Amino acid sequence: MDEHYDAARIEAEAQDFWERNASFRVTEDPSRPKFYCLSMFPYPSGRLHMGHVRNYTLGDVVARFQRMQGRNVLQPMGWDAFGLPAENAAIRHDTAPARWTWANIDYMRAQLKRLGFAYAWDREIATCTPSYYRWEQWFFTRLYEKGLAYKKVSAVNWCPNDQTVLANEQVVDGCCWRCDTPVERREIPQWFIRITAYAEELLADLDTLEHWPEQVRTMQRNWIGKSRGIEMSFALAEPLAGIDRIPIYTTRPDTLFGVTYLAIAGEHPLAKALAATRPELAEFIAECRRSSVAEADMATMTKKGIDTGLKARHPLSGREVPVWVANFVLMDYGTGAVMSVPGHDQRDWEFARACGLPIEQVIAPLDPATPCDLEREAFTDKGRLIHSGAFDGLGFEQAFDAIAAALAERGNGEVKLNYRLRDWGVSRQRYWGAPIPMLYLADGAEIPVPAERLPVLLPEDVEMNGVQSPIKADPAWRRTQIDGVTAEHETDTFDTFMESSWYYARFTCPDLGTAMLDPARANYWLPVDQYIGGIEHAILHLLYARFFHKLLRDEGLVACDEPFTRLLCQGMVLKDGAKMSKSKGNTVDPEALIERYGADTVRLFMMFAAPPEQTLEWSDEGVAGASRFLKRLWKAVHSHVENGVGVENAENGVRVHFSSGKMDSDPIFSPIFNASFDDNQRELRRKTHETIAKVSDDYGRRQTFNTAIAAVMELLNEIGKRADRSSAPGLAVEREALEAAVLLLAPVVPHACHALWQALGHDTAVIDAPWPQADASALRRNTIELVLQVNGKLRARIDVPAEAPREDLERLALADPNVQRFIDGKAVRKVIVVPGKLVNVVSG
Ligand code: ANZ
Repeated sequence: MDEHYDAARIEAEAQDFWERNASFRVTEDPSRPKFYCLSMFPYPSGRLHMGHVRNYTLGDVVARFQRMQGRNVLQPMGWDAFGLPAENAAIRHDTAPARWTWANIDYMRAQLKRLGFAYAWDREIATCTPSYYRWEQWFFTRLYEKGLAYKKVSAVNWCPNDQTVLANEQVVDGCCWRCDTPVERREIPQWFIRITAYAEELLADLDTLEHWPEQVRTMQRNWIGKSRGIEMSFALAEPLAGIDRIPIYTTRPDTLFGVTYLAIAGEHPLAKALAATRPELAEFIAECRRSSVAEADMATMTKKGIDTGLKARHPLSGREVPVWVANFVLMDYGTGAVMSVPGHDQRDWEFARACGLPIEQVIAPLDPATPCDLEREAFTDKGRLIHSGAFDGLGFEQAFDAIAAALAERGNGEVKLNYRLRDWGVSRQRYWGAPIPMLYLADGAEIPVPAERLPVLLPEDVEMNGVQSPIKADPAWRRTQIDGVTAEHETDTFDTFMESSWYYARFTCPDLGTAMLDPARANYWLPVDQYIGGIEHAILHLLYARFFHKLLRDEGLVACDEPFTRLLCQGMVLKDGAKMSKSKGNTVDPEALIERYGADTVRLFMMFAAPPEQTLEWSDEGVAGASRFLKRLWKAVHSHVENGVGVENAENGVRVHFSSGKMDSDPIFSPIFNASFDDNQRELRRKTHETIAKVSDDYGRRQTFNTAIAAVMELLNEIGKRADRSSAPGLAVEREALEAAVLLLAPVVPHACHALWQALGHDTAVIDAPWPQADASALRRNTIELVLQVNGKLRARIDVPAEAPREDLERLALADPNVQRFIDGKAVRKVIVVPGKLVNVVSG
């Protein structure tokens, strides 16, 4: 007997088996239901951390469970291989980003294999390979031709340390998300993709994503930020630089009579025109540019401004209000100008306070008890209009419509839907990314690189000096010819979110050399049935991927509208209550743990310690406990096999049939066999089948893998308590329970279960075993509670055999001492029996 659980040997053997049999290689098979399970691919940073292990174990459990359900399961893996850290590491280690990246990929691939994930390795993708980014470049040229990609000079977030542009999302508290340097504003030419053209669809389709966490949908809704308002103009008292009016956008036209000043952005054309002659204004605008810019910070930043001296006329009252340049107004939202209502908008209130501007009330609370003290803060609720001339007394909706109509009558103002979402700036000034496939002629004209000249290759054999991108510094790389004339390559590269926006689709046909996607293959596998990743990608990556999917659809490459049907966002891995991170020095290295306990123990602990969406608190004791449980399972199966082989040829000619394995063509237990179970055996069978039902539901619908594991642990305890090897039925019932335990745990601890399944005498691998089904007859309880009444009054409850015949129930009821007491010697006139429920004795 092989009682010793030797994880290293067991795991190497199972992995070798999967490798030799290409177990996880799949092709399209229209005769079988497909299941595409995807975990967010890693950035090849060097080595796996516990967050990766959790993410990928979750995905692997789902994939293996679905396979045992009989589905054709695709679970691929790849590398999000472009990006800034490779450049920084290359400078530090005096190597090239490509070399560093590939070395990391090799190391991390081996780590993933060591964890036994059921990946279709033949589909591996690294986004830095030309055969991948070539199609991204091609797609960009298609978007350019359709007017969905364009270049414009725009103010961007600039990280002076990394020397690169950052997306709004990459600015955290006014600082660079990577290096924490305060971010500045700069104006440079940038490539954009018109995500705003899809804003409405991206918003509306969130309603169809019923298997996404509500939290993620809400975050995306807020990010898209649809609002309904009015755009109207305030005429300038005296035109300046050809500008005679200031258009503003407001969602609160009901507050129009409370406007006490206008605020314009530093980059507003009017502010720029004035800055030419007003040095103090130019200095203020420059200061705004240098300071924080992230939109999220606009509400909390210190409000600062400068009076332009210009006056604008209120469109309805005709009153003149001053025009200020303000640091909290964004140029690329609405019109870059705001009608300021300090009485009812907190930002305006703070600005008015800081700059000594009047604060006036034009909205009264609907309920007079609601506090409203403009000395302390703005009153921002919707209410009833006051001090608003003809509009006094109206509520928000009525006021919106009435003021819109009054403005329209004057030919000023129209209702507008606005989105906070901006177009996606995809230019990066860094080297390690996919070159943007555009050419510039001497006269500045831009030409997309023709398809037959793609890919625009990124040279890999480069030296990094840490300041300028090697392709920007290399005139020979930049210069080229097109149609006999000299041209220059664009030297910016794509934001790496471009690559991660469509990798899930490329996994369906990663080897295709002639096109971006093969619609037949893509449409077989897509959409991804289960996507798993961190909540930190709730906005960025998931919104871009949804957008890209719609672009692919409109190019005719995929048929469905959304890329990911079901989304699971796993919680963080914590240690001592803090996020595990290198900077905190509290990391636990997965590799050391695998070395000590084996991959299965690490996987088991990860899945057992917490439900997937919740944070997982690291516990060394928990890992040790997972290891002990595996040893116990190992021992239980082996000791059974020692005693239990040959059950099929047991005494009285009774054949034992099992739900899976050699004799799965027969029913599980024959009726004769069934009849010979004793109470203990029946209880164990019931526990087995209850566990099958619970675990199936936990894996499939609830996705609470921790409770599934807990249920199998309970089953193992029950086996320990009730197993009885003295008879064939006893052995058969124990075997059924152990087989169920092995099958149910196979998705979580696949190596141990691979070996145990073999030990139980099966020729086929456990990955190909069908998922066990709960047997309804085994779930039936063998006793039920019977209510005893005398003359309709409850007098006792007793346990009786579930299948007991009517006469027995009557007899048991009449024999009950309590019933006897209430009959009190009187005559029994009638006995009413409701089998399975109650017996009522009518006496007197
Ligand atoms: C007057 C007003 C009064 C406003 C009031 C709000 C409350 P949402 O709802 O998020 O779309 N706004 C407009 N353009 C802006 C810009 N470029 N930079 C900063 N703020 C800007 O926001 C619309 C509101 O944000 C607009 O409605 C405007 O302030 C401000 F009691 O106008 B409101």
